Amino acid sequence: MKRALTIQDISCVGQCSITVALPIISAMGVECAIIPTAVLSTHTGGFKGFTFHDLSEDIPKITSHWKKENLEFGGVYTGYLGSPEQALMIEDFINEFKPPLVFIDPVMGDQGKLYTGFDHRIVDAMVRLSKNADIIVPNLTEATFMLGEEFKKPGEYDEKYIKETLQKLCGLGAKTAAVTGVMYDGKTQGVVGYNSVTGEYTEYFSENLPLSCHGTGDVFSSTMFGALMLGKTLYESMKIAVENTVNCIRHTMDDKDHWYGVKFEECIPDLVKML
Ligand code: PXL
Repeated sequence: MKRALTIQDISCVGQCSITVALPIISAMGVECAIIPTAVLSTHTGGFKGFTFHDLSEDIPKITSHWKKENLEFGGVYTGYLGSPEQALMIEDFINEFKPPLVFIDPVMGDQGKLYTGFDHRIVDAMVRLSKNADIIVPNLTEATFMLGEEFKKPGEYDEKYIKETLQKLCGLGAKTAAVTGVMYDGKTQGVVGYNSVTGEYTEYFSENLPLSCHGTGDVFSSTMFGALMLGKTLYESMKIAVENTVNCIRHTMDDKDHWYGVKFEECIPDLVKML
């Protein structure tokens, strides 16, 4: 199997991005290279006064060295970007290296809002990046920003709305779109996907635990990407990713002091058993 690559930030503390993706993808038995997009002292979701160092300048230097070394990648997974301009650099990487799997998580917001420090330019960048994707995995906030639509909370949408949203997302250029954090009732939460090539919908729902945690999107995407790299189907990958995410929330729920991320480390043995 060819090595994987993930492109996202290093938040030094906070259990998100690369510090989640690398251990999860590695534990799944997939070699994983990284391009860090920025270095932050913590993530931006609740810590005050975090540092931020943009690594945009390094990206073309890293990839041109890799080209000289004839390095190849079986898949690329992108997450949080340090600047909107990085979308163009990633596009160049995709065109040059042609990884067989392009997995884009358009990380930019949650609960109807963009993350601190982002504006409409990151939305345009994620829309652009999605044109190159085999699969995009926005949450509902990111999906509505990408489509220029109003955010809807659980209870304000139905199955028909989710299916239309998925079709519109594929209209932006991605072959497959999967929306995360879908809740049709109070009891279950899950992911719904649409493959625009076959016209097939795929969904997987599990228990809806009464807590929304930082970093769960990164746990979900890392696990789903790892499973796809292992050759699992879309349904199998969605199932493993949802169940690992639910397990991580379950392991964190009772610890009120652990507000900044999920205890994904404790769940790695269960994840490996699911493969
Ligand atoms: O988990 C998404 C994420 C990634 N990286 C940084 C973040 C966040 C969410 O807040 O702040 C830096």
